[in-house]
Amino acid sequence: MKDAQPRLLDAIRGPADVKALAPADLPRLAQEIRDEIISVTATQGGHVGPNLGVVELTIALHRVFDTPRDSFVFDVAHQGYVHKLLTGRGGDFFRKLRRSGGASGFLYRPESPHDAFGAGHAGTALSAALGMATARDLKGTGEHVVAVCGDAAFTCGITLEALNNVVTSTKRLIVVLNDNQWSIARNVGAMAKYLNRLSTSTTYNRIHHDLEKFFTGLPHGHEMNQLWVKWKRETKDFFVNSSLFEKFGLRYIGPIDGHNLEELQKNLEFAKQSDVPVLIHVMTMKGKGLDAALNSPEKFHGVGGFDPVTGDPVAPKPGTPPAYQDVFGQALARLAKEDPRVVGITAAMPSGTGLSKLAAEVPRQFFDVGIAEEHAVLFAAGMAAKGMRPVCAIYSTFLQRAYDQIIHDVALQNLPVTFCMDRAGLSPNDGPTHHGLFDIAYLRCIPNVTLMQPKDEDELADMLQTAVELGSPAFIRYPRGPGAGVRVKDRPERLEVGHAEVLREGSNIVLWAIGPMVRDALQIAQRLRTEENLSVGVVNARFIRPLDRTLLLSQATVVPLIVTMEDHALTGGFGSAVLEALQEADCPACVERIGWPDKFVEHGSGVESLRAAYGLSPDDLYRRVLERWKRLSAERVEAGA
Ligand SMILES: Cc1ncc(C[n+]2csc(CCOP(=O)(O)OP(=O)(O)O)c2C)c(N)n1
Repeated sequence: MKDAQPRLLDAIRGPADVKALAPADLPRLAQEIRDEIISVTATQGGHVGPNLGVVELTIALHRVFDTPRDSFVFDVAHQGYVHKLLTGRGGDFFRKLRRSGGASGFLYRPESPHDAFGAGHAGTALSAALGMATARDLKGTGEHVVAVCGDAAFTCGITLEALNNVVTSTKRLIVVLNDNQWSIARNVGAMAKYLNRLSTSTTYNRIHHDLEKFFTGLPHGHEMNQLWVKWKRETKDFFVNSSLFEKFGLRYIGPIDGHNLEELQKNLEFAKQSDVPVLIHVMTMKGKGLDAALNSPEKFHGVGGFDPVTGDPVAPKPGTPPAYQDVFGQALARLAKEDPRVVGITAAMPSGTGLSKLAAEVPRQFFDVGIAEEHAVLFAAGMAAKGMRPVCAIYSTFLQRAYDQIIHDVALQNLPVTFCMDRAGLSPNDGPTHHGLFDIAYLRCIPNVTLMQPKDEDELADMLQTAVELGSPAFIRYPRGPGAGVRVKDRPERLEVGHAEVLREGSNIVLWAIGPMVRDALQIAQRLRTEENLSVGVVNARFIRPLDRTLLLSQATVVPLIVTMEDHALTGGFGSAVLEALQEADCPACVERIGWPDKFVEHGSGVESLRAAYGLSPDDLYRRVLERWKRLSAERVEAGA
């Protein structure tokens, strides 16, 4: 039997090896990369569609440029798998993609000198690349800076702000617009329509098609081909009104076929020589190489795991409760049907937030504004000012971008906007760019704000009802993934704002917990009772702001130890709120705070493994509480209390 051919990919240690390959070998390399991405994401999950779409583009970039001397800045950086595979991060490291000890799902500076700039949030590439290009000009070094932006990046305010500054900042910048017509869902808005027109202009394309045939049919094929490429570039404006990008001072090249390696390399080489900023409009197919992904780009934007042959998603374990986002989506759709003032707003995440249910059932009351969190919040504020009850569904991490709008436009004017912050807590496989560990800290200092977190999905529905009826800014944070598995009432109830729920009485210790930590608290309390005969109470705080100070003080004055538990950074978090409340009341209670430390939490295989890595496993928590209790008891004995 003949030995299987060794893979070209296995011999790629860095960009020099990519350059050394003969052009005829590149399609095989591209196929091997696709196979590797499909096989790894099928088990590890990840951004399969976006990466399958940029295989040729990334190979061409590495053939033409020289990283790490030249810098590639990928927008979102979720499409960087190919770049990783070509820059010495293949093999087992890539096979542990998004797991503890494996490759990050995004570009990450500590991971490789080839990662010029890290990301995870959208719309940052053009600004960052412009900054790098300007620094290069100031320093007088000659390297190239290439920003690779998806079409949806151009729905982001920051991208447009950067675009407005290109011409005044540098003469040398290369922007690759990777246009696959999809954000996660279909790209939205006027820019998406514009790009579509640009790429499908029939006059232009027909003339070009005819001329291409003519030129390439002539003798001296290579020279004629060069002439054809030049002609194409130079005449674009004549047939399609000068592109928007040219109005911003960038030379526009395209649209070009993003899966044609030769065409890509030729145009990148041309851009490299340009003495003005250049934008190359590259058309790619999201999911190319996997039929299921090509047919369902939204589903295959980011996946948990799937059958690499059929594309069928890995079924959740039987009995897995519905995800928080789905319970939220259902509750919102119902509210919107009952109350025409209720509208749902998403910034390009209809499925991730659960809002697709509203889009399907009450489309008039659904708005997808693109990757534009600032606008989403201001748009909601405007609607609220006209008597509507908007609900903004934005992940905790992405809401960071709209901080000024939250303060200046919503809270200061005390407008009734509800914010539903999914992915509060850990987003384990995605890592530090996606963990929702800061929202309590950035929200609880703002006047007029009500901030809550449900212990389960039924309480989430109650909180949504409460928030929409409140008449002032309300924020609900809840975690990624399945709910606690409780029954959701047929009709949600309005909660009493600022009232916590006592789940268990205790006279030695009281555990004040929020969200999923309530379940941990109940287990710890039970274990301390069984193993140490301690009387431990549990409070589901429900409201972080306003905090139930009455209950807290009534307990803190009689119970020796209060422990706070949160799925948030300790700095400025829920425990800090408890400390402040006690200090303001001159209550000298002993408080132990449990939460995430003052560092960026890495990506990891799951919530459990990350909790264990950071000393927050259920056993660690149990030990922490018990040790604190023992220390306190010893101190009290010493003090004669
Ligand atoms: C600020 C922010 N909001 C939302 C997201 C979620 N998100 C990740 S990728 C993506 C779509 C990106 O589309 P595009 O830039 O066109 O790249 P493609 O995936 O199509 O290659 C979105 C909305 C994000 N990463 N950052």
